[in-house]
Amino acid sequence: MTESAPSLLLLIPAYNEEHRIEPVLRDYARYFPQHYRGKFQLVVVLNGCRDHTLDVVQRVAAEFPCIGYRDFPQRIGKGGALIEGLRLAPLADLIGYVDADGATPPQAFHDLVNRLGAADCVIGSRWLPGAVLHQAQSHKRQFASRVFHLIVRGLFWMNIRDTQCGAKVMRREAVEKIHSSLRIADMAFDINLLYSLQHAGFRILEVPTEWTDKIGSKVTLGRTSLTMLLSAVRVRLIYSPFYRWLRPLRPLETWIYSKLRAPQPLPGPGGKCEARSAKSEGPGPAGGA
Ligand SMILES: Nc1nc2c(ncn2[C@@H]2O[C@H](COP(=O)(O)OP(=O)(O)O)[C@@H](O)[C@H]2O)c(=O)[nH]1
Ligand SMILES: [Mg+2]
Repeated sequence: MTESAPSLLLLIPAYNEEHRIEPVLRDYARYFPQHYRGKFQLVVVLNGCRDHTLDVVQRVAAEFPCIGYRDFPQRIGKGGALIEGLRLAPLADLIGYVDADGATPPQAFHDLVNRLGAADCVIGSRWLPGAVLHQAQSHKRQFASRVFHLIVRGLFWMNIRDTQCGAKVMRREAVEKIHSSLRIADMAFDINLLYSLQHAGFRILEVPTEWTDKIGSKVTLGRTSLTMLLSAVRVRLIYSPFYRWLRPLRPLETWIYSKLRAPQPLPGPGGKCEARSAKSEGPGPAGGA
């Protein structure tokens, strides 16, 4: 197939996904080389999985040359994993991510890519008219997610209905420009990403998407929600003119995050970071990354 579309790098953050990830990897690795005209690479970013996710990923990666992986031993969370994954941005023109549970089918992610047009980032939305929800979240989860959404709306005024949908795609230039502003390791990472993009003047387009809420979510309503709330407030403060005055409160922030057992991102590229890397052969994207 001739390569006449931008190259595409898809990241999949994965934590204890041995039961959910295999069909997802196979579906994406079959669909994109057949239906996408540019180069396609998929990198799974794992960290400290306590099950056999790594074995599953290695087995499937051995079958499909477009699949690679990076594995970090530290507890860096979904956000921390994506911050590390986004360091691979120079490998492609477009960089996106989806969840490991198959909530977003390959066709739906392909649709986001097709909608990029003049935008710098396209995000899937479960709450815009036209969205197709095969299995909605539980009522409790929907309620928590709507409350969180209202708080985020009040804090950031971003005019985005669904900041938390796990399917997003961005242009390399945008990722590279804002990468150093990414510091949220927990599930509020998406807010950090979107607000940084908007603040830097990049255009975000929200489009209705297809979504299936899968059982086996890692989100717990108590601790995860509190951590997300704290992180959302933190992102807001980071972008406020008062942030430098709040420096004396840092130890308190560290204490609260540790009480919540919240994940932390790795220090920057110069910091200590140990990663077991992808394939030993084949054009797998993360090989030697
Ligand atoms: N690398 C990494 N991925 C994570 C972590 N926590 C969640 N994820 C991934 O983030 C994605 C969304 O998680 P999920 O439990 O499906 O959340 P939900 O769909 O919002 O209920 C999945 O791909 C998870 O494997 C983590 O600590 N590290
Ligand atoms: Mg999920």
